[in-house]
Amino acid sequence: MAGEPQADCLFCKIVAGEVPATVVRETETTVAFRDINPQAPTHVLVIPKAHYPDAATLAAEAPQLAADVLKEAGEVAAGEKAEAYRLVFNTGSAAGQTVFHAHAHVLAGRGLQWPPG
Ligand code: DGP
Repeated sequence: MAGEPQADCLFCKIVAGEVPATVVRETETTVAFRDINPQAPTHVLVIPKAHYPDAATLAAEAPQLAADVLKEAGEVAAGEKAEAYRLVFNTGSAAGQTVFHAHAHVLAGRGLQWPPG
């Protein structure tokens, strides 16, 4: 069923507290935690607690929850005192998605080039 926890999903395990993470913010519907392999001084992942495989599916099936994730990304950036930041939703393995539980990368704290690699 849409949104149900998946036994083989790493981020569902973080939501459940079965895998440790450095949590920076938590709401009723979302968790934000530091990326294990940071690509910038601030690199935080914001996830919905419910399981959706990617951002587009999340937005299509649970639009309010997608909005919660975006709002929390802004709150993370504000909490990190980021004057500018980048949100990334890698979608599909060819685009670099490795964890198939929707997540926003919040990147800040260094110059960010455009276009990205
Ligand atoms: P993506 O490649 O867009 O699917 O991003 C997945 C991110 O998840 C990647 O930047 C590394 C991060 N990551 C993978 N395993 C763990 C983990 O066990 N803990 C934390 N905090 N981050 C993880």
